[in-house]
Amino acid sequence: MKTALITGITGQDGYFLSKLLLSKGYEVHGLVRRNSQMSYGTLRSLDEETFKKIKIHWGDVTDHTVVVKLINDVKFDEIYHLAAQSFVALSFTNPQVTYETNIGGTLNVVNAVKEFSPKTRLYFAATSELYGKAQTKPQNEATPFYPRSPYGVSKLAGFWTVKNYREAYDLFMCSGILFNHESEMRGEEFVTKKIVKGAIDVSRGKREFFEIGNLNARRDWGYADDYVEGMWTMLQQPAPDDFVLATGENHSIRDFVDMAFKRLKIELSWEGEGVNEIGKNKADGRVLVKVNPEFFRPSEVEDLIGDASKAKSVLGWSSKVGFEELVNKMVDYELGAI
Ligand code: NAP
Ligand code: G4F
Repeated sequence: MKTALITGITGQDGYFLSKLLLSKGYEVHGLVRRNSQMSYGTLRSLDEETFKKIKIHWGDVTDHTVVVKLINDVKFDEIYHLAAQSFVALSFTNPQVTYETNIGGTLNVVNAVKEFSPKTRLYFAATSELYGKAQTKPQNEATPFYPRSPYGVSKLAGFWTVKNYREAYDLFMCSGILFNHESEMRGEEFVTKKIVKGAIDVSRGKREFFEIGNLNARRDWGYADDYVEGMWTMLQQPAPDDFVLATGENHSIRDFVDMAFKRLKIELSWEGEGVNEIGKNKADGRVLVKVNPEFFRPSEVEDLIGDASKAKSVLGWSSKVGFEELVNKMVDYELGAI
Protein backbone atom coordinates (compact mmCIF):
# COMPACT_ATOMS: atom_id res chain seq x y z
CA MET A 1 0.00 0.00 0.00
CA LYS A 2 1.38 3.41 -0.97
CA THR A 3 1.59 6.09 1.72
CA ALA A 4 0.88 9.76 1.12
CA LEU A 5 1.09 12.83 3.32
CA ILE A 6 -1.13 15.81 2.61
CA THR A 7 -0.17 19.07 4.31
CA GLY A 8 -3.11 21.48 4.21
CA ILE A 9 -5.49 18.52 4.32
CA THR A 10 -8.21 20.55 6.11
CA GLY A 11 -8.55 22.97 3.16
CA GLN A 12 -10.55 22.78 -0.05
CA ASP A 13 -8.06 20.74 -2.08
CA GLY A 14 -7.20 18.51 0.88
CA TYR A 15 -10.80 17.32 0.95
CA PHE A 16 -10.85 16.24 -2.70
CA LEU A 17 -7.31 14.88 -2.69
CA SER A 18 -7.97 12.74 0.41
CA LYS A 19 -10.97 11.18 -1.29
CA LEU A 20 -9.02 10.58 -4.49
CA LEU A 21 -6.02 8.95 -2.79
CA LEU A 22 -8.20 6.77 -0.56
CA SER A 23 -10.13 5.62 -3.63
CA LYS A 24 -6.80 4.59 -5.16
CA GLY A 25 -5.91 2.51 -2.10
CA TYR A 26 -3.38 4.86 -0.48
CA GLU A 27 -2.78 5.10 3.25
CA VAL A 28 -3.49 8.81 3.68
CA HIS A 29 -1.84 10.91 6.39
CA GLY A 30 -2.65 14.54 7.08
CA LEU A 31 -0.76 17.29 8.88
CA VAL A 32 -3.28 19.39 10.81
CA ARG A 33 -2.45 22.43 12.90
CA ARG A 34 -4.18 22.96 16.20
CA ASN A 35 -6.97 25.51 16.55
CA SER A 36 -9.02 26.26 19.66
CA GLN A 37 -11.72 23.80 18.62
CA MET A 38 -9.29 21.10 17.47
CA SER A 39 -11.50 21.07 14.35
CA TYR A 40 -10.76 19.37 11.06
CA GLY A 41 -12.03 21.92 8.52
CA THR A 42 -13.33 20.42 5.28
CA LEU A 43 -12.54 16.87 6.46
CA ARG A 44 -15.67 17.08 8.58
CA SER A 45 -17.68 17.03 5.34
CA LEU A 46 -16.33 13.56 4.57
CA ASP A 47 -18.51 10.67 5.64
CA GLU A 48 -17.45 9.21 8.99
CA GLU A 49 -16.04 6.02 7.52
CA THR A 50 -13.81 7.92 5.06
CA PHE A 51 -12.72 10.39 7.75
CA LYS A 52 -11.64 7.58 10.08
CA LYS A 53 -9.29 6.18 7.45
CA ILE A 54 -7.12 9.32 7.53
CA LYS A 55 -4.19 9.30 9.92
CA ILE A 56 -4.01 12.75 11.49
CA HIS A 57 -0.72 14.21 12.74
CA TRP A 58 -1.02 17.41 14.73
CA GLY A 59 1.53 19.99 13.72
CA ASP A 60 2.24 23.28 12.05
CA VAL A 61 4.22 23.27 8.83
CA THR A 62 6.44 26.06 10.17
CA ASP A 63 7.57 23.77 13.00
CA HIS A 64 10.76 22.24 11.66
CA THR A 65 10.91 19.58 14.40
CA VAL A 66 7.44 18.24 13.64
CA VAL A 67 7.98 18.17 9.88
CA VAL A 68 11.36 16.44 10.10
CA LYS A 69 10.15 13.81 12.57
CA LEU A 70 7.07 12.95 10.53
CA ILE A 71 8.87 12.68 7.20
CA ASN A 72 11.78 10.77 8.74
CA ASP A 73 9.46 8.36 10.60
CA VAL A 74 7.09 7.43 7.78
CA LYS A 75 9.18 8.02 4.65
CA PHE A 76 6.07 8.58 2.54
CA ASP A 77 5.90 7.48 -1.08
CA GLU A 78 4.30 10.82 -1.95
CA ILE A 79 3.87 14.18 -0.26
CA TYR A 80 1.33 16.75 -1.43
CA HIS A 81 2.44 20.01 0.11
CA LEU A 82 -0.71 22.13 0.05
CA ALA A 83 -0.44 23.94 3.40
CA ALA A 84 -0.34 27.68 2.88
CA GLN A 85 -1.71 31.03 3.91
CA SER A 86 -3.66 31.01 0.66
CA PHE A 87 -5.79 34.15 0.82
CA VAL A 88 -4.21 36.82 -1.37
CA ALA A 89 -6.04 39.76 0.26
CA LEU A 90 -4.85 38.75 3.74
CA SER A 91 -1.27 38.48 2.52
CA PHE A 92 -1.16 42.29 2.15
CA THR A 93 -2.05 42.83 5.81
CA ASN A 94 -0.30 39.70 7.15
CA PRO A 95 2.82 39.41 5.01
CA GLN A 96 5.01 37.90 7.71
CA VAL A 97 2.82 34.91 8.47
CA THR A 98 2.35 34.48 4.73
CA TYR A 99 6.12 34.33 4.17
CA GLU A 100 6.75 32.15 7.22
CA THR A 101 4.12 29.62 6.21
CA ASN A 102 4.55 29.64 2.46
CA ILE A 103 8.33 30.03 2.25
CA GLY A 104 9.56 28.70 5.62
CA GLY A 105 7.01 25.89 5.70
CA THR A 106 7.90 24.84 2.17
CA LEU A 107 11.61 24.87 2.95
CA ASN A 108 10.93 22.66 5.98
CA VAL A 109 9.11 20.07 3.87
CA VAL A 110 11.47 20.13 0.89
CA ASN A 111 14.59 19.99 3.05
CA ALA A 112 13.22 17.17 5.22
CA VAL A 113 12.61 15.15 2.06
CA LYS A 114 16.17 15.78 0.89
CA GLU A 115 17.74 14.85 4.22
CA PHE A 116 15.55 12.01 5.46
CA SER A 117 13.43 10.58 2.64
CA PRO A 118 14.97 11.35 -0.75
CA LYS A 119 12.89 8.71 -2.55
CA THR A 120 9.65 10.54 -1.65
CA ARG A 121 7.91 12.20 -4.58
CA LEU A 122 6.77 15.72 -3.76
CA TYR A 123 4.01 17.90 -5.19
CA PHE A 124 4.15 21.64 -4.44
CA ALA A 125 1.05 23.82 -4.77
CA ALA A 126 2.27 26.70 -6.94
CA THR A 127 -0.24 29.07 -8.45
CA SER A 128 -1.24 31.29 -11.35
CA GLU A 129 -0.60 34.20 -8.95
CA LEU A 130 3.05 33.76 -10.02
CA TYR A 131 2.03 35.42 -13.31
CA GLY A 132 0.34 38.34 -11.49
CA LYS A 133 0.68 41.26 -13.87
CA ALA A 134 0.68 38.80 -16.72
CA GLN A 135 3.22 39.52 -19.42
CA THR A 136 1.56 37.41 -22.13
CA LYS A 137 -1.82 35.79 -22.68
CA PRO A 138 -2.67 32.94 -22.19
CA GLN A 139 -0.09 31.96 -19.56
CA ASN A 140 1.85 28.72 -19.81
CA GLU A 141 5.02 27.23 -18.27
CA ALA A 142 7.21 29.60 -20.35
CA THR A 143 5.43 32.82 -19.35
CA PRO A 144 7.57 35.16 -17.22
CA PHE A 145 6.51 35.58 -13.59
CA TYR A 146 5.42 38.93 -12.13
CA PRO A 147 3.79 38.39 -8.71
CA ARG A 148 1.60 41.18 -7.36
CA SER A 149 1.12 40.31 -3.69
CA PRO A 150 3.08 38.97 -0.73
CA TYR A 151 1.24 35.71 -1.41
CA GLY A 152 2.46 35.64 -5.02
CA VAL A 153 6.01 36.47 -3.97
CA SER A 154 5.98 33.75 -1.31
CA LYS A 155 4.74 31.15 -3.77
CA LEU A 156 7.41 32.19 -6.26
CA ALA A 157 10.03 31.52 -3.57
CA GLY A 158 8.44 28.11 -3.01
CA PHE A 159 8.41 27.37 -6.73
CA TRP A 160 12.12 28.19 -7.11
CA THR A 161 13.01 26.27 -3.94
CA VAL A 162 11.36 23.16 -5.36
CA LYS A 163 13.02 23.60 -8.76
CA ASN A 164 16.42 24.20 -7.19
CA TYR A 165 16.21 21.13 -4.93
CA ARG A 166 15.06 19.03 -7.88
CA GLU A 167 18.01 20.11 -10.01
CA ALA A 168 20.65 20.28 -7.30
CA TYR A 169 19.89 17.00 -5.54
CA ASP A 170 18.13 14.97 -8.22
CA LEU A 171 14.87 14.73 -6.27
CA PHE A 172 11.40 13.95 -7.65
CA MET A 173 9.71 17.30 -6.97
CA CYS A 174 7.00 18.91 -9.11
CA SER A 175 5.17 22.22 -8.99
CA GLY A 176 1.62 22.47 -10.22
CA ILE A 177 0.95 26.00 -11.46
CA LEU A 178 -2.75 25.83 -10.81
CA PHE A 179 -5.22 28.46 -11.92
CA ASN A 180 -8.18 29.22 -9.65
CA HIS A 181 -10.23 26.19 -8.78
CA GLU A 182 -13.36 26.33 -6.73
CA SER A 183 -15.95 23.97 -5.28
CA GLU A 184 -18.58 23.41 -2.64
CA MET A 185 -15.66 23.30 -0.13
CA ARG A 186 -14.24 26.73 -1.04
CA GLY A 187 -13.48 29.02 1.92
CA GLU A 188 -16.02 31.78 2.50
CA GLU A 189 -13.50 34.62 2.08
CA PHE A 190 -12.85 33.77 -1.59
CA VAL A 191 -14.94 35.67 -4.11
CA THR A 192 -16.85 32.73 -5.61
CA LYS A 193 -18.20 31.42 -2.30
CA LYS A 194 -18.86 34.97 -1.14
CA ILE A 195 -20.94 35.66 -4.25
CA VAL A 196 -22.88 32.41 -3.98
CA LYS A 197 -23.75 33.01 -0.33
CA GLY A 198 -24.55 36.68 -0.97
CA ALA A 199 -26.83 35.93 -3.92
CA ILE A 200 -28.73 33.25 -1.97
CA ASP A 201 -29.12 35.57 1.02
CA VAL A 202 -30.55 38.44 -1.04
CA SER A 203 -32.79 36.08 -3.03
CA ARG A 204 -34.25 34.91 0.29
CA GLY A 205 -34.59 38.42 1.69
CA LYS A 206 -32.03 37.73 4.46
CA ARG A 207 -29.99 40.71 3.25
CA GLU A 208 -30.97 43.65 1.06
CA PHE A 209 -27.74 43.58 -0.95
CA PHE A 210 -24.16 42.35 -0.71
CA GLU A 211 -20.90 44.19 -1.33
CA ILE A 212 -18.04 43.24 -3.56
CA GLY A 213 -14.68 44.63 -4.78
CA ASN A 214 -13.26 44.72 -8.29
CA LEU A 215 -15.91 43.40 -10.69
CA ASN A 216 -13.65 43.62 -13.74
CA ALA A 217 -10.91 41.17 -12.68
CA ARG A 218 -10.93 38.01 -14.78
CA ARG A 219 -10.12 34.51 -13.59
CA ASP A 220 -9.75 31.09 -15.19
CA TRP A 221 -12.01 29.11 -12.84
CA GLY A 222 -12.06 25.30 -12.79
CA TYR A 223 -13.44 22.66 -10.43
CA ALA A 224 -11.15 21.50 -7.59
CA ASP A 225 -11.97 17.81 -8.00
CA ASP A 226 -10.58 17.88 -11.56
CA TYR A 227 -7.40 19.63 -10.39
CA VAL A 228 -6.44 17.16 -7.63
CA GLU A 229 -6.47 14.42 -10.28
CA GLY A 230 -3.84 16.50 -12.11
CA MET A 231 -1.70 16.76 -8.95
CA TRP A 232 -1.70 12.99 -8.52
CA THR A 233 -0.94 12.40 -12.21
CA MET A 234 2.15 14.64 -12.00
CA LEU A 235 3.63 12.33 -9.37
CA GLN A 236 3.03 9.21 -11.48
CA GLN A 237 5.26 10.36 -14.36
CA PRO A 238 8.68 8.88 -15.18
CA ALA A 239 10.38 12.23 -14.46
CA PRO A 240 9.50 15.29 -12.37
CA ASP A 241 8.38 18.49 -14.07
CA ASP A 242 6.16 21.56 -13.62
CA PHE A 243 2.72 21.89 -15.17
CA VAL A 244 0.02 24.50 -15.64
CA LEU A 245 -3.51 23.28 -14.88
CA ALA A 246 -6.27 25.55 -16.19
CA THR A 247 -9.49 25.54 -18.20
CA GLY A 248 -8.28 27.91 -20.95
CA GLU A 249 -11.35 30.12 -20.50
CA ASN A 250 -11.80 33.13 -18.25
CA HIS A 251 -14.65 35.24 -16.92
CA SER A 252 -15.00 38.45 -14.96
CA ILE A 253 -16.22 38.61 -11.37
CA ARG A 254 -19.32 40.31 -12.78
CA ASP A 255 -19.93 37.26 -15.01
CA PHE A 256 -19.76 35.05 -11.92
CA VAL A 257 -22.30 37.25 -10.11
CA ASP A 258 -24.63 37.13 -13.14
CA MET A 259 -24.32 33.34 -13.38
CA ALA A 260 -25.01 32.78 -9.66
CA PHE A 261 -28.16 34.93 -9.84
CA LYS A 262 -29.20 33.20 -13.04
CA ARG A 263 -29.25 29.88 -11.15
CA LEU A 264 -31.59 31.59 -8.68
CA LYS A 265 -33.77 32.76 -11.58
CA ILE A 266 -32.89 36.42 -11.08
CA GLU A 267 -31.64 38.53 -13.98
CA LEU A 268 -29.40 41.46 -13.13
CA SER A 269 -28.83 44.74 -14.94
CA TRP A 270 -25.66 46.71 -14.25
CA GLU A 271 -25.47 50.51 -13.95
CA GLY A 272 -22.67 52.95 -13.20
CA GLU A 273 -18.94 52.46 -13.17
CA GLY A 274 -16.12 51.71 -10.71
CA VAL A 275 -17.13 52.27 -7.09
CA ASN A 276 -20.55 53.49 -8.24
CA GLU A 277 -21.46 50.37 -10.14
CA ILE A 278 -24.57 48.56 -8.92
CA GLY A 279 -26.33 45.36 -9.90
CA LYS A 280 -30.13 45.63 -9.95
CA ASN A 281 -32.84 43.02 -10.15
CA LYS A 282 -34.17 43.57 -13.67
CA ALA A 283 -37.64 42.53 -12.60
CA ASP A 284 -38.21 45.09 -9.81
CA GLY A 285 -35.24 47.49 -9.90
CA ARG A 286 -34.02 46.61 -6.39
CA VAL A 287 -30.26 47.01 -5.83
CA LEU A 288 -28.78 43.61 -4.96
CA VAL A 289 -25.03 44.19 -5.46
CA LYS A 290 -22.87 47.20 -4.57
CA VAL A 291 -19.15 47.90 -4.89
CA ASN A 292 -17.16 48.61 -1.74
CA PRO A 293 -13.54 49.76 -2.22
CA GLU A 294 -12.71 48.04 1.08
CA PHE A 295 -12.43 44.87 -1.01
CA PHE A 296 -10.00 46.35 -3.56
CA ARG A 297 -6.39 45.15 -3.36
CA PRO A 298 -3.35 47.45 -3.19
CA SER A 299 -2.12 45.82 -6.40
CA GLU A 300 -4.53 43.70 -8.42
CA VAL A 301 -4.13 40.72 -10.71
CA GLU A 302 -6.47 41.75 -13.49
CA ASP A 303 -6.52 39.04 -16.09
CA LEU A 304 -5.48 35.41 -15.76
CA ILE A 305 -6.10 32.75 -18.38
CA GLY A 306 -4.12 29.53 -18.56
CA ASP A 307 -2.83 27.36 -21.36
CA ALA A 308 -2.73 23.77 -20.07
CA SER A 309 -1.64 22.20 -23.35
CA LYS A 310 1.53 20.71 -21.79
CA ALA A 311 -0.58 18.97 -19.11
CA LYS A 312 -2.87 17.70 -21.84
CA SER A 313 -0.12 16.26 -24.01
CA VAL A 314 2.16 14.87 -21.27
CA LEU A 315 -0.30 13.97 -18.49
CA GLY A 316 -3.43 13.44 -20.57
CA TRP A 317 -5.12 15.89 -18.17
CA SER A 318 -7.82 18.39 -19.00
CA SER A 319 -10.41 20.25 -16.99
CA LYS A 320 -13.89 18.73 -17.26
CA VAL A 321 -16.31 20.98 -15.38
CA GLY A 322 -17.17 24.16 -17.28
CA PHE A 323 -17.97 27.61 -15.89
CA GLU A 324 -21.77 27.36 -15.73
CA GLU A 325 -21.68 23.87 -14.26
CA LEU A 326 -19.19 25.01 -11.62
CA VAL A 327 -21.36 27.96 -10.55
CA ASN A 328 -24.46 25.78 -10.50
CA LYS A 329 -22.77 23.13 -8.36
CA MET A 330 -21.73 25.78 -5.82
CA VAL A 331 -25.18 27.42 -5.72
CA ASP A 332 -27.03 24.11 -5.48
CA TYR A 333 -24.80 22.88 -2.65
CA GLU A 334 -25.34 26.07 -0.69
CA LEU A 335 -29.10 25.97 -1.25
CA GLY A 336 -29.18 22.48 0.24
CA ALA A 337 -26.79 23.21 3.05
CA ILE A 338 -28.52 26.27 4.56
P1 NAP B 1 -7.12 26.45 1.60
O1 NAP B 1 -8.52 25.95 1.50
O2 NAP B 1 -6.89 27.83 2.10
O3 NAP B 1 -6.31 25.42 2.55
C1 NAP B 1 -5.05 25.75 3.07
C2 NAP B 1 -4.64 24.65 4.01
O4 NAP B 1 -3.36 24.97 4.55
C3 NAP B 1 -5.59 24.46 5.22
O5 NAP B 1 -5.67 23.09 5.52
C4 NAP B 1 -4.86 25.18 6.32
O6 NAP B 1 -5.18 24.74 7.62
C5 NAP B 1 -3.42 24.80 5.97
N1 NAP B 1 -2.43 25.63 6.64
C6 NAP B 1 -2.30 26.97 6.59
N2 NAP B 1 -1.26 27.37 7.34
C7 NAP B 1 -0.73 26.25 7.91
C8 NAP B 1 0.33 26.00 8.79
N3 NAP B 1 1.09 27.00 9.24
N4 NAP B 1 0.59 24.72 9.16
C9 NAP B 1 -0.17 23.71 8.70
N5 NAP B 1 -1.20 23.87 7.86
C10 NAP B 1 -1.48 25.13 7.47
O7 NAP B 1 -6.38 26.31 0.21
P2 NAP B 1 -6.78 25.43 -1.08
O8 NAP B 1 -7.69 26.23 -1.93
O9 NAP B 1 -7.16 24.08 -0.64
O10 NAP B 1 -5.38 25.40 -1.84
C11 NAP B 1 -4.42 24.39 -1.56
C12 NAP B 1 -3.05 24.91 -1.95
O11 NAP B 1 -3.03 25.25 -3.32
C13 NAP B 1 -2.60 26.17 -1.22
O12 NAP B 1 -1.21 26.09 -1.07
C14 NAP B 1 -2.94 27.29 -2.18
O13 NAP B 1 -2.09 28.39 -1.96
C15 NAP B 1 -2.68 26.61 -3.51
N6 NAP B 1 -3.46 27.07 -4.64
C16 NAP B 1 -4.82 27.14 -4.58
C17 NAP B 1 -5.55 27.50 -5.70
C18 NAP B 1 -7.05 27.60 -5.68
O14 NAP B 1 -7.62 28.22 -6.57
N7 NAP B 1 -7.72 26.96 -4.72
C19 NAP B 1 -4.88 27.81 -6.89
C20 NAP B 1 -3.49 27.70 -6.94
C21 NAP B 1 -2.79 27.32 -5.80
P3 NAP B 1 -6.38 25.40 8.47
O15 NAP B 1 -7.62 24.64 8.06
O16 NAP B 1 -5.97 25.15 9.87
O17 NAP B 1 -6.46 26.84 8.11
O1 G4F C 1 -11.38 34.64 -4.91
P1 G4F C 1 -10.15 35.45 -4.74
O2 G4F C 1 -9.86 35.94 -3.36
O3 G4F C 1 -8.96 34.58 -5.34
P2 G4F C 1 -7.52 34.96 -5.91
O4 G4F C 1 -7.02 36.22 -5.35
O5 G4F C 1 -7.58 34.83 -7.39
O6 G4F C 1 -6.63 33.78 -5.30
C1 G4F C 1 -7.05 32.42 -5.35
O7 G4F C 1 -6.58 31.85 -6.56
C2 G4F C 1 -5.15 31.78 -6.66
C3 G4F C 1 -4.84 31.14 -8.02
O8 G4F C 1 -4.75 32.16 -8.98
C4 G4F C 1 -4.61 30.95 -5.51
F1 G4F C 1 -3.26 30.82 -5.62
C5 G4F C 1 -4.98 31.61 -4.20
O9 G4F C 1 -4.53 30.79 -3.13
C6 G4F C 1 -6.51 31.70 -4.12
O10 G4F C 1 -7.05 30.41 -4.07
O11 G4F C 1 -10.22 36.73 -5.68
C7 G4F C 1 -10.43 36.62 -7.06
C8 G4F C 1 -10.63 38.01 -7.67
C9 G4F C 1 -9.57 39.04 -7.30
O12 G4F C 1 -9.22 39.75 -8.44
C10 G4F C 1 -10.26 39.96 -6.31
O13 G4F C 1 -9.80 41.30 -6.32
O14 G4F C 1 -11.86 38.52 -7.16
C11 G4F C 1 -11.68 39.89 -6.85
N1 G4F C 1 -12.69 40.28 -5.87
C12 G4F C 1 -13.64 41.23 -6.08
N2 G4F C 1 -14.38 41.37 -4.99
C13 G4F C 1 -12.83 39.82 -4.63
C14 G4F C 1 -13.91 40.51 -4.06
N3 G4F C 1 -12.15 38.86 -3.96
C15 G4F C 1 -12.57 38.57 -2.71
N4 G4F C 1 -11.93 37.57 -2.04
N5 G4F C 1 -13.61 39.23 -2.10
C16 G4F C 1 -14.31 40.22 -2.74
O15 G4F C 1 -15.23 40.81 -2.20
